[in-house]
Amino acid sequence: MDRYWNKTVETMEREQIRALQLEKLRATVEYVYANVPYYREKMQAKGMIPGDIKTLDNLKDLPITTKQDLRDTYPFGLFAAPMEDIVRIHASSGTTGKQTVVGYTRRDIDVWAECMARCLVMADADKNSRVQVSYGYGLFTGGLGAHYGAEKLGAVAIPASSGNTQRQITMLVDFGVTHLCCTPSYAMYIAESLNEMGYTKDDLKLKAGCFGAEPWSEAMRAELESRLGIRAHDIYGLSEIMGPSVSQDCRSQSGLHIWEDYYIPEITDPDTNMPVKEGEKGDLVITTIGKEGIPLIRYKTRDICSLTYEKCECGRTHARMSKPTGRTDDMLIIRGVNVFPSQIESVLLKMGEVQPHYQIVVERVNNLDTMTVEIEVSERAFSDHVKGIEDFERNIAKQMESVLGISAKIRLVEPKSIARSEGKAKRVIDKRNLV
Ligand code: DLL
Repeated sequence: MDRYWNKTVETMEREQIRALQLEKLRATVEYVYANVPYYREKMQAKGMIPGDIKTLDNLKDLPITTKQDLRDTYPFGLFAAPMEDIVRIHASSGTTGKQTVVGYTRRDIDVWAECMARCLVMADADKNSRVQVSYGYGLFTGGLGAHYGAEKLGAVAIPASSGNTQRQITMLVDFGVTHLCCTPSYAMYIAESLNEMGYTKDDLKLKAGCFGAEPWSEAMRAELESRLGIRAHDIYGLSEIMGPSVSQDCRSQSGLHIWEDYYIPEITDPDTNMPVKEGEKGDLVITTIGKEGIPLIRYKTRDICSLTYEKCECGRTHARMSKPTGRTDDMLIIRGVNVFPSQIESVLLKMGEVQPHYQIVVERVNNLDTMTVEIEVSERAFSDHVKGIEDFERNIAKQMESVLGISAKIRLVEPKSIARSEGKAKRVIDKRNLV
């Protein structure tokens, strides 16, 4: 029998979940209509008023929200709560440089911690657990999101943040850490470094990991479980909706339970935004119900997965999404950081002397993602810079890192050496085998 953090809610009958969702959806629509002019105008353009939401089926009539909408209203235009009630801000990469900013009220932080606590208990944590949080702390939601959940649970939260891997391992061993939260690729790096430092998994007290923020394969799960002697859970989330803990898989590892008392999921056709048949794959669209800072209606995540409402052997009744396998846009996730090719392009266009012909090569070397940007330089620059080419590359790399937030290797190549395409340019060559 599984343990739960909030048994009443986690095991609610479907009819009860639906009734709760309808009630909270109606309240959310009324709330955004009253407080977010952007939504009010979008609804008015569709000839809708909040009272039109009579059943859950009416969800599909509501307007879709995209990352572009967040960009158009940057930074705070979609906030529904007054700034005096916002207690925290997080942000993640936007498509062309500007960040996507989200705000949380005190209650939002509490709801987030509640959902994260449910995920940790699903990974068999309790108040005696020691949770090392090796997601980055900062504007990224990973670190603080997991941290507040661990504290809410009453476990020991260890705010390791990412990086300094040897110290991470020393803490894992010396502090008797039972749960590790980080990206799956970082967990793999930790596992390798552990052996290099002369330890084995028997030196650890680790029981489980909550790994996410990037897509990872079942093969990688098996590898992590055997190398670290743990159960590896897949945790999903996005800053626009909340952060980590929108969903996570249970011990049966057969899909990620979405906390349906706070999020209504739909799977839609990426082109029409209309719901597809149950079980079919499509674009995951999420409506937040019960969020105050920045409630989002039908947010198009662009993550591809399917949904099932079948009973799960763990006893939880909340819908399960399949492991997200890819995206319907060109966003790359490199070492847990979201990167859009258009951000790279905007840096290049500002540099001069380089051509807008470039290619991004992503590889996984020793379980860590590397990104190389190959850029054509102009004929003149190529001959002028032959000697100073390395300085020029370094300069571009510096600009790139300040915009992307992660380092990229820059390789300047001769004019006309990158293959031209007759249709869409193939900007990204992703050599990682993620699924
Ligand atoms: O990555 C939040 C998070 C932190 C989730 C820690 C899990 C653990 P963003 O930076 O806004 O937020 O990126 C969100 O990352 O739309 C997916 O494309 C991808 N993603 C997140 N979790 C998973 C996962 C955080 N488990 C974007 N599997 C999402 C696949 C994931 N992709």
